[in-house]
Amino acid sequence: MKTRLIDWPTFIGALILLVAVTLPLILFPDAGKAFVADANSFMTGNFGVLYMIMGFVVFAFLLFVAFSKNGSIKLGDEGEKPEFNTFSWAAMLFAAGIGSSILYWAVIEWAYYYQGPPFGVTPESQEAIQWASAYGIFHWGPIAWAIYTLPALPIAYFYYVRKKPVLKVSEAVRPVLGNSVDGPLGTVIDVLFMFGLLGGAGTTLALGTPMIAEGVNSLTGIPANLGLKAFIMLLCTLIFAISSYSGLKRGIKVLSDINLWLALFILAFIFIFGPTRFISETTVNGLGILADNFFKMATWMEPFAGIGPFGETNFPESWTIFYWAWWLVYAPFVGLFVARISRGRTIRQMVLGTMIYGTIGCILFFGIMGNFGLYMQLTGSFDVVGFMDQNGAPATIIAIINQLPLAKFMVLAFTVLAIIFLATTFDSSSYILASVVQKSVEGEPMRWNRLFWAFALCLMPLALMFLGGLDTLQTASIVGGFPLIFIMVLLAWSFMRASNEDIRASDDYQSSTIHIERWKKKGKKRRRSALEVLEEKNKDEDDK
Ligand code: NM2
Repeated sequence: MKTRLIDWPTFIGALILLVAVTLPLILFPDAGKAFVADANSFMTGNFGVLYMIMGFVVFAFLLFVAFSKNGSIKLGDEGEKPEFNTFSWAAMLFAAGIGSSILYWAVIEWAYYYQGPPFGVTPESQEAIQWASAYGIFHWGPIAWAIYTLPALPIAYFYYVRKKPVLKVSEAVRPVLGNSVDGPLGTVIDVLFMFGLLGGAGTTLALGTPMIAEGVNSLTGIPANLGLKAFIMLLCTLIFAISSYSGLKRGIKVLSDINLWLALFILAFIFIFGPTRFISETTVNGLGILADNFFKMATWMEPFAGIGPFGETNFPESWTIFYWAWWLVYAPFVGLFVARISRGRTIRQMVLGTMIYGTIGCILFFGIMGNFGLYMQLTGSFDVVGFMDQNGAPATIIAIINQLPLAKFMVLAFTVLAIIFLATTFDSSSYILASVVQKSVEGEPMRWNRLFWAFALCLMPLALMFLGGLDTLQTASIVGGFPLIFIMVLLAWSFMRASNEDIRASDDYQSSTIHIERWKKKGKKRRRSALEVLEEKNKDEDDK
């Protein structure tokens, strides 16, 4: 065990923060619950607007970057081709950013909006149905993916343009904070990032585990109690441990491949054997509603709620703010993966690709899985809302899948998919957590270090499941993610400063540190080469 390599202040700092937050919750659940509720309303009530602004500004900023000169910078050397073709790139991107939560929310999110719609709409009305079919896509759409992409900018830039591999958030803000990132400030930034990720992954695991437990219950009859959930969590850690033993590349690659095909199979199955026409029409319709109301949804804060005669729905706090916070805590981690796989692309391709392909993937899940459940609700063939009030969301999700033809088989496929998704979340999160606490990562972080963080990851979700309640879960992301809002500003600033410096240098001295690939230039090149082909052909014929 080479403990010299460990960056102990960061390691211990993150661990202490984690234990300090979770242990009291487990020891004093009642007081813990009250405290968590207070923390939640304090944060979302007072700082909710910051999350809304962050989401929108990040989205606008990325579009700006994509279409600016900085967006034309190539992540790599002149003439270099993208390392992965676009399909694998998009698939890997999706696998890195999305976990079991999409199975959870794609199936059931609409039911919450249907019962508690925004904008003062009457619950369960036709208007509520319209919003229910659009809001899920919004919360998993372009703004969300923009939040994911921002940290990838400085990380990819330093990795492939300045050729300084960084595996830490603190390194990525060096252009702004200077060498102070080598001191306590850098440690604080890394610990906050780790804490955020522990909260975000904790939310994922605490949502995914009960759902898997219900799947197991439906297949075997074993009661879905806390024991089964703890067992499932350990099982996923174990699958991860085995996959990690066979090395990151092979283990995670096999799992992500199975994941991709199984997910596509389930989606295709529901689409074909479910209400195909309703699914298609409602998805297209939902996209229209989203496009039409994008700005309204991105800024809906319910400011008059609770004042005078106006009632409060808490919709923005419970949903949009929660979601932005949750995407935020995952963002530096996903940014790292996105950066890693984007060699040979321009910044523009990376940014637009993430936002477009990521959103399309989520549309598929929400459009197909969500509208399948909505259809049953509306036709009365299965009262999803009634069932959910009685049995809770995880059981309802499995009950919806149970309505499909070949029900048992589909529940099995769905549960296995959720387990693999969860195992890959353990795998990739622990990989990043372990990298951050190592001074140097040659090849891969040390195995014991990775296993340590995989087990540490179980702590928060165990506490959360113990306390129960969706509010408690949402709080973990929101509280954990708050400091990251400011780190996002630093990341954006760092990228702009570094890339502007390099652009200026290349303009002034014709230095070749960066390679700029403009839209037009690329087009011209292609035309020229077609001409060349023609000329060559003529020449060949002349020669004959
Ligand atoms: N996000 C995409 O479990 C997961 O899907 C991980 C969750 C941030 C809502 C990511």
